Amino acid sequence: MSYKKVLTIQDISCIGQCSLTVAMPILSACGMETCILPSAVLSTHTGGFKGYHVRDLTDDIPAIVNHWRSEGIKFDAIYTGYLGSTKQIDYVKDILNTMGNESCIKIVDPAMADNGSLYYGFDNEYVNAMKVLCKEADILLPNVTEASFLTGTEYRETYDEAYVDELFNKLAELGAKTVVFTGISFKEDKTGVLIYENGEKSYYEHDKISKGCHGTGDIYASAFTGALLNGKSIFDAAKIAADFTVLAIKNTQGDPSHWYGAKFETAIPSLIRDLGK
Ligand code: PXL
Repeated sequence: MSYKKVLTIQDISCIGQCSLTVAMPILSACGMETCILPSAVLSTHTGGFKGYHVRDLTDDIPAIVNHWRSEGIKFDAIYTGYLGSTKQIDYVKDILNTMGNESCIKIVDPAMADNGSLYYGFDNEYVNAMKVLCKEADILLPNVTEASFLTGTEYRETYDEAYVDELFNKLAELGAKTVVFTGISFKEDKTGVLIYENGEKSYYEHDKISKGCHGTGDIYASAFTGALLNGKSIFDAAKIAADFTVLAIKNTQGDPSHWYGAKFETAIPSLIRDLGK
């Protein structure tokens, strides 16, 4: 039985079903030992709540990682999400380079933007810092907005495959290897994931349910990582994660009081079935 030790680096948003409160249960459900490096603690995520409290943990990172080093701890995979500051991105680059074991898989979700805009509090300096992580990643998981910011390409709401090819080619120039684009929509009622891997391209199309639901990128990236570490191919992991995310959104629709996240917990049994567990 494969039992992998994963490190995930992202914030704790106490309320809002995103980042670590999503990654931990999903990776654990996928059968992974889930280790965390919290980048910051926020009372809520930044997408719609007002007056949230933030404790940035950048300055705690070196001491935490040095302790792990002194204990000889290494990881089978490192998956990064929302990071709190440009300085933190520097630390994360070093962690990606030094804390994995020989076959460590490095997955970077450049969680910083959606629907054409950067998340609250991020600027060009942050985007430039994030570019550095594209190079370190074995697998990069951007949406179109993130890819357009990372590559300095005009954001488009509607586009064709040539536009996504252009985004991929520019990401490859930045050093990205395998890229799994999420939320790639060529038809009004459909969306999907477009995968560029070893010069091959594949697409998995699925229902488009709503324009956007907070935290779904994190749900997707966590399930993708969990499925991949269960031995699934990149395409199958991308498909399993997409089906899981769609079900989580479907199970949230119709409850307007739940505007801040998706009820991913209700879809976990289906994820486990899809993994063949
Ligand atoms: O990846 C989404 C996310 C994670 N963490 C925080 C956020 C967001 C999106 O807004 O604000 C703190």
